[in-house]
Amino acid sequence: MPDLSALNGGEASLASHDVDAVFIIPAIPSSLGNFFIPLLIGARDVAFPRLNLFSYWIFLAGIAVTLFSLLQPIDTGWTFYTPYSAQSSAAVTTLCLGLFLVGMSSILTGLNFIVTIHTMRAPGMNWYRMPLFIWAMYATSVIQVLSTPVIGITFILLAAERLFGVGFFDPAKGGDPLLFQHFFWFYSHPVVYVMILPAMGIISEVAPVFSRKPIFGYRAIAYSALAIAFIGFLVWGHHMFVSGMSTVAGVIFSFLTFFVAVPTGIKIFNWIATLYRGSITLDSPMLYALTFIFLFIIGGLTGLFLGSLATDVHVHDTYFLVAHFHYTMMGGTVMGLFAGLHYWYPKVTGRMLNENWAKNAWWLIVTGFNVTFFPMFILGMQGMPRRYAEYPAKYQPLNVVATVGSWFLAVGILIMFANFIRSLRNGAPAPANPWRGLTLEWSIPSPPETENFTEIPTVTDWPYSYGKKTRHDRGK
Ligand SMILES: [Cu+2]
Repeated sequence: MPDLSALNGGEASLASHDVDAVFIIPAIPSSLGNFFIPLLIGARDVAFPRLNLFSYWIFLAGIAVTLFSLLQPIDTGWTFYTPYSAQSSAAVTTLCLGLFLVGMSSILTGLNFIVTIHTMRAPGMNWYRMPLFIWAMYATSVIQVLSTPVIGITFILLAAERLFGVGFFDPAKGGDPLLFQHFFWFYSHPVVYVMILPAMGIISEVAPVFSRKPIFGYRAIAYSALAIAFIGFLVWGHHMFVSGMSTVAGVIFSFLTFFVAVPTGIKIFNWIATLYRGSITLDSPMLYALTFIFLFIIGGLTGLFLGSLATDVHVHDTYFLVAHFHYTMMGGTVMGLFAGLHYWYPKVTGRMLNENWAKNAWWLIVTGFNVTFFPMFILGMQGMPRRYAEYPAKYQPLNVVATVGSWFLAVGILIMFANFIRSLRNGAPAPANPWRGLTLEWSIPSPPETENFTEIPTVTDWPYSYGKKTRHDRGK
């Protein structure tokens, strides 16, 4: 999907940047990544456990500083564009420091994962025997390591301009305000793939297990993760179509943006081909995986309207964008997280979830989500801008529908979490391999021992050989 993120602004409030930085970006890497990368590659831990702990503590410190900065009013919006942010409320400097620390944590995690995947794989696990979640986390980590320093340095430049009057971005001091936008989006576009690629990795694990079929197009899915990471670095200008950037640059960024749709489409095609004629069981992880595919297709296709220079100018900064962003980030990343949480819960806790509760929560979440966010596509096409506290009465009915939908969504999420907590004590004991998966984490008891594997396994097979042998099994 060409434009996952927002145009010239992203979300409606400052708070959304913090949601990105402290929830959606680390949601899957920090939790399921840290727990399952070693398990899926047959290792006892990540390569640098102490660095891992360090990154956890600076993450907490970064959150503390960020929350502290919010005690003072900040009126820059979440993108804090210059030159205004170079002069506005003092809290901006504190916020820069907080997000700098969170970014540092993200870089260290990415670095750790890259080294782990390169050096800690069990004997026999060559690159083409790696589970696709590992490929996805690898591509994610590369983006984290290459793009996050850019935003970190940008925060330092902004703080230096505010504290010492150095003229980087303020035209009055000889700076260039557009430069800030370029730096900002050079990070903030690739980072949407830090948010979505891990979720795509989870879908690639869940789809074959619950279809009882080998994953279709293994290498295409693996390479497309790397392709998304690479192309993601070339398209940041699609956030700046109306910034005053030259039309030629706009046309080029629009053109390049469409290329992201190719590897993304490849993934979606391969997941659907994996499902085709499979023996599908609709357990809760699979329900969320199917929801991901369905919602993400809507999110991706609506991104085409935003990535296209011609149509974007019409829907720019409207609710169309808000809807698109939530279909990709909540319909995509969060549904992928939910799929992963339901899939791996038995492995982490040693208990099974209550499937009835899980399914009831799923109905509420998927219904509530669509009732909340689909009307926003229509509102946006009708011209309703975002970030306005009041709007003309003609937009009222669909806004009421969206509000009611959000109540269903919230109740569904509460039931889901209640199930997580309740099953810790009341859930049936989980066997080692409740879903009959073939990746390595299912070969050891639930929950795993502290050291994961008493004996490091030797890998002789590709992890997706359901039913029939494929060319991958011969092991290259
Ligand atoms: Cu973007």
